[in-house]
Amino acid sequence: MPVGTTLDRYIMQRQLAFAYATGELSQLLRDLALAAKIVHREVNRAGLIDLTGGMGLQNVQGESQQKLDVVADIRFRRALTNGGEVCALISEEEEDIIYTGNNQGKYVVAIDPLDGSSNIDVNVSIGTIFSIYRRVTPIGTAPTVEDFLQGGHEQVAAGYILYGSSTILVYTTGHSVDGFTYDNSLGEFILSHPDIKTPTDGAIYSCNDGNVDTYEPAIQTYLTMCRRKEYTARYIGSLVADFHRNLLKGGIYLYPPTSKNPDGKLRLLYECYPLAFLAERAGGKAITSSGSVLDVQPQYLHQRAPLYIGAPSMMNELTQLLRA
Ligand code: P6P
Repeated sequence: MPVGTTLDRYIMQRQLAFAYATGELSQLLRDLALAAKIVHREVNRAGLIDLTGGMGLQNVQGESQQKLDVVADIRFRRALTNGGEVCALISEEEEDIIYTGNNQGKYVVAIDPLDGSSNIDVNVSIGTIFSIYRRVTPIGTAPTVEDFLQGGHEQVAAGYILYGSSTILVYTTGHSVDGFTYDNSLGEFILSHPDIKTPTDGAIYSCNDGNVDTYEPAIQTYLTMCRRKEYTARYIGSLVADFHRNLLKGGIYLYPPTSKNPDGKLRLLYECYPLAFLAERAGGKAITSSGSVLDVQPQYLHQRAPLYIGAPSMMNELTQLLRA
């Protein structure tokens, strides 16, 4: 499809390409795009309308909630509830399942409404990450936790929105990975990065160097090798921004277990799974210390996991060290 196509037209064309598609997933994707446009607006004027800073509250993770965290959570919840395709969602910002009240909805969504929000006050890129499943409980009944614990391979779509120098929405429905840049003047997401394929190799590595002494030996060995090869260290501290750069330029992002987060810091259902789905559809790889991220069996909603994700040749080198 030609660059310049709008997201709406792209979604419709892709729906027509699949006979079984009945339009609900298309509408769900549009609902997410609508919320993204609103969050884009709030992010870009946060400093002007006192939306920076903290709420003085903590989220379910025990992290201080930023005002924009709460705004983004509300906006995505509202868009998905009003859109009519979703029966329930889980959010980084909420402990429990959020029921939309629409038990006819075919889909459930796991979302990190605003990841990297500690960067908001210093004007660094932040992002939204989402993962979509077809519910497994009967339509018409109340959704349950079972709908969310299907495992990474059961995702029907996944994506992120990066609020950076421009705002870009990147998603996959299991086929290509496509990027749409937001055109403020039109109020439309425009296809700018069709069929993204991550470079086979890369020379960028992203991790929090301050934690290196707590990493397991294999990871320390890998990072020493990166330094010896004079790779470039790039770590923004905003997962979506680090992931997007590595996806386009070739690189690896590592968040290993640390003393503070012995199971890893990142959340399986709305950070690791969706980015792993995207990475693999773009030709990359995503593993934990013991195998593919998508193979990890989910046990509970806000489960954490280590994450190593990026270019296949860099991931193969890391895997060999982890398996040694
Ligand atoms: P650290 C932000 O809180 C986040 O979840 C990711 O966006 C980011 O990559 C990571 O944590 C940063 O964590 O421990 O390096 O500050």
